[in-house]
Amino acid sequence: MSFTLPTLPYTYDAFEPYIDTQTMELHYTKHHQAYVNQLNLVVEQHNLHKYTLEELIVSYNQFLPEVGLVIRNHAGGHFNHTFFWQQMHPKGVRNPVGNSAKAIENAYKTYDLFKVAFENAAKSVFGSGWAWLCIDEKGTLKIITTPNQDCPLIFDMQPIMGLDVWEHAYYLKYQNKRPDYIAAWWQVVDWGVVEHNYNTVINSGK
Ligand code: MN3
Repeated sequence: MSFTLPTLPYTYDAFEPYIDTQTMELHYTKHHQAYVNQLNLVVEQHNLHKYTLEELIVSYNQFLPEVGLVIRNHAGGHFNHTFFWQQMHPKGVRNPVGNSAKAIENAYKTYDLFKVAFENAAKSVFGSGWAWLCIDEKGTLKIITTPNQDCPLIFDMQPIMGLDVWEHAYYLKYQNKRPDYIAAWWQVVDWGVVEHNYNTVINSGK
């Protein structure tokens, strides 16, 4: 198969003032598109059309190292960004709900304590990477970080929420103030989608 950018269910200015219009447009049309293009190129060059995106991600180390690295970076980049866009919404639910809210209370006691833990993880990423809320193989919530475009799936983690902390995600508006961008994330994330992601993972038994 060849891969394409997902359609966004909102406009580039939907998250002003938390994420600025220009960053949204560049992030989607340039950065995400570049991952898609590079992924399609390696799929074409090595005849990998039979694989799904998830299959490429979890089996990247089955390929020759130089091919596997391209898959790891660009299949990961495509997955991560597709995931990122779909968990954001301008009219989203701004507090945890349902089963994921209960799981957060069990693991972190309160939403505020969870936010502190997640923000600290996101701030701790050295250089480019991501902070994630994941479900591990035991069904337990875990906050993890991944470098570059590494996808949680390669670490046997199922993501239910994730924040891109590459400078390209925030630098035009926030410059060096990554913590301010991270704090603004709570005005962007749609916990209705996170709840859907949580239930999907738990019900899939992964
Ligand atoms: Mn990005």
